[in-house]
Amino acid sequence: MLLTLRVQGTRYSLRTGNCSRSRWLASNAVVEKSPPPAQPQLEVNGSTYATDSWTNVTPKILSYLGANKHLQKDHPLSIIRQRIVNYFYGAYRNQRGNPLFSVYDKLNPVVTVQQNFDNLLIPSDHVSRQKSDCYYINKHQLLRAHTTAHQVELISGGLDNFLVVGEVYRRDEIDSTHYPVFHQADAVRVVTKDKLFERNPGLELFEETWKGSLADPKLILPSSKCMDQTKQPCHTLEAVKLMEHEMKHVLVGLTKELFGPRIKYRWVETYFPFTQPSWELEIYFKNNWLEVLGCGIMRHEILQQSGVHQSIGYAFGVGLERLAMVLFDIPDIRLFWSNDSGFLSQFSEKDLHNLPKYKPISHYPQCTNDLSFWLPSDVEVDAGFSPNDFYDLVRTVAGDIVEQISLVDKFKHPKTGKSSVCFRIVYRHMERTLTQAEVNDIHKQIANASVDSFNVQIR
Ligand code: FA5
Ligand code: MG
Repeated sequence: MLLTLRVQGTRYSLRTGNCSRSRWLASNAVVEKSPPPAQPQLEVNGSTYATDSWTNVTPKILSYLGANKHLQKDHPLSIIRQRIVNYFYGAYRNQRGNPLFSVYDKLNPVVTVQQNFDNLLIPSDHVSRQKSDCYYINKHQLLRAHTTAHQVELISGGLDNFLVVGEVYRRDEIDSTHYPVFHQADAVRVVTKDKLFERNPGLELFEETWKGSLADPKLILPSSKCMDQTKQPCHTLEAVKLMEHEMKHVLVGLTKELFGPRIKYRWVETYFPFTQPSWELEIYFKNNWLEVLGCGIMRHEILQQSGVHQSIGYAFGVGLERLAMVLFDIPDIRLFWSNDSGFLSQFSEKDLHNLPKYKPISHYPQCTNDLSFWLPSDVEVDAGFSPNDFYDLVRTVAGDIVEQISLVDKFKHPKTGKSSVCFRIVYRHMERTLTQAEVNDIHKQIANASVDSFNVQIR
């Protein structure tokens, strides 16, 4: 892969609001200042893209493209993918006994803003579109932030039962459960009235009042932010309830198949712009409730846009790392990127139902260093400076030896009005002991890169 990108710090984006858990709920605007100077082109996966003021992918992030951990033989993520796929092959079969679901696990992670957001009815001012949350190639293209981005193209192509598996990219904090690249499996199942009401042929999918307008293929339902957990206005309650029942039955089945029949779980109502009603499934693990998937009844506008007018569908998206960490007892999300044979040799696809627990390779000591700097005088914390920009810079300079970064202090000088921040960086190598000299050298490189990229002054 040829990378000719000059990494331009995204000082120009104004971050408003925190979106770690409720990223689908909040709705915040992005404010752009004057554009940076003209940028060169960028080659990704054999295609050339123009860059612009939205470009914020880093060479480090682009190096993950094509890694395909979910397809690497004996890799824990590949084992999880196979178990999910096998479960769906078994759960739905046609009259001849063949699997109903088809699987797409090699789709290009470079998608358009339309695919990732617009097609899924995500409002134009939604927080999940922000430059501080996604990796943009340019204003129109980005690395997919969820595998749901492929829904409309696949349904438009005539598919009604399918799974999409692949890696997704999100700018986020760094800790043992968060990494900027992780994997998802998404599924869609679309059924006709005859199929859904096989045993109750008198029932209807759509409310009487909507039938006239729904019959006109050119008439798309107006998009609205629907928080009503009962149903979408066009659907009948019986259609939604039956679909909900089938979806929850299948997803609980998947959970029990993965974690055993005694797993404790619960459904939590939630909001996604592309489903209504919507839920999250949580499992009880190590004394905590852990969210493993999001799901719901597909918004009818999405089916209409894809040329499907007389059916109803459900969709869900699940994180593979979350499942694998629980199943194999893997303590740190960075381990999925380890090429150490001590890690990889522990797992095998041969017996998918006799999964070993992860055995720590070794425990190397941590090394903690703080870095404090003054922001430029026209920039404030949370207004013109996004900690995610700093996290990306650290990842680019130091790579995976950074275990954790946290913002430990913010301070505004009463006289000069200048803002100062302090980040604590925890270094630890997964496979050996780091020397203090080595850590100091990398820490210095991070400080220098911060001065260059953000125009800050080290304290
Ligand atoms: C979504 O990404 C929706 N596209 C899911 C969906 C699809 C809902 C279709 C309805 C219909 P969310 O951001 O919550 O939702 O992520 C889905 C799953 O990905 C989570 O339940 C979790 O298992 C996993 N996940 C999310 N963020 C992370 C992260 N930072 N690290 C690891 N796994 C994550
Ligand atoms: Mg979620």
